Amino acid sequence: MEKQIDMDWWVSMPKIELHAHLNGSIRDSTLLELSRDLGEKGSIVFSDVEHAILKNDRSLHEVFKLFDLIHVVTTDHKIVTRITKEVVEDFAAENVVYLELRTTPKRNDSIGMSKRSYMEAVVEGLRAVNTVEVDLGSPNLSMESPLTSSAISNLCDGTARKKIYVRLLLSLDRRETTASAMETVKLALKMRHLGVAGIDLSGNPIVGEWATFLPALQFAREQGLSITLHCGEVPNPEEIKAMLDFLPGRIGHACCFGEEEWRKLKSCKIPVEICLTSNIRTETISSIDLHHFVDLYNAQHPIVLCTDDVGVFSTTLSGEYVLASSTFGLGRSKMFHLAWNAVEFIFADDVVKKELRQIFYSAARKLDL
Ligand code: 6MZ
Repeated sequence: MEKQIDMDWWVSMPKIELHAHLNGSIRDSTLLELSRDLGEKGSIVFSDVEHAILKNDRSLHEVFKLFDLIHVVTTDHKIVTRITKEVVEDFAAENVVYLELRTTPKRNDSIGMSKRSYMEAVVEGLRAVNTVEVDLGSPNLSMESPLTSSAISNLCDGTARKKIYVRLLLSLDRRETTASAMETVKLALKMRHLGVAGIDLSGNPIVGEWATFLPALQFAREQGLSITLHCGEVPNPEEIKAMLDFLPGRIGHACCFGEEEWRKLKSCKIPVEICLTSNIRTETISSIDLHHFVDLYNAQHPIVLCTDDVGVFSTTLSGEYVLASSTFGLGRSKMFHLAWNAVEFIFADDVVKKELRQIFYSAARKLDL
């Protein structure tokens, strides 16, 4: 009972999610249902997929094999729309007030899918959300109708329709070519008015070379897109150095850093997206009490707790806060302020930041923090 009450508190706390991959965040029930359908059509062997989905411990290598499987099941316009809607509704249900959702635009000629039509299906999913109001950052909307303080307090006490700010990051997969990466960046630029805020570099970290993506990332930055990089998921000092030299807006993971890399990261103050459960499940960090969260937190380095892949790693953002709190002995107030501080690292404009600060301010008073 006590545990249940505690969980309710963590769920009720407003939170910011900055590192969530769409196809890693699908509900198990949806993935099983979609796989069963494909199994009945004979396109896949359902029991193989079921086994892979329900397996709990996966090496990093197995995780990327699972993503290939998930992509077979989900790469269809209608399904992309459905999973986007569900993923946003699930984050909103646990009081994520600002979500940066990332996904890799995919081309599949056999079903007439282009990177653009894939992304249009994602945006349709955002529009289909009906449990909560979705703010996609149309400049007119956010400039002309800022939230009044009573609307913000309503948001926090649940009397108004809830609202979630959603921004999209387009991911470059490390298997892609320079030309393909450039195509994604150009697509991102065309979709800025639909909530696209930046570019992410992700995918299997043992595949591909930094130099392949550098031209597209440089172009993205010149054009005003924000950039986050998966950095140091495996030991690769040369690549880590090159990535830090690039000065991205944020990095994800930072698991396999040596002393020199920590020094550099801290002096550049690049915010780190921390995904505790993901790092433990994939064994990129050997034990939770050895996680670099502690060192970065104590050094007051900018960090934000994130989920990575709620579906694949069976976690939630509230669960990540509970895990950090219990493992590192940080109380509710400290964790609340950690979430609040994440406002400073989002890839949206100052109007959104201001509104989010007010949401946290109201919630702090309500929660007596
Ligand atoms: C690196 C990851 C990842 O883009 O199809 N992805 N890349 N490290 C991780 N940590 C475990 N988790 C997910 O979502 C799935 C894709 O996100 C990237 C991989 O490229 C994966 O194929 P989307 O929506």
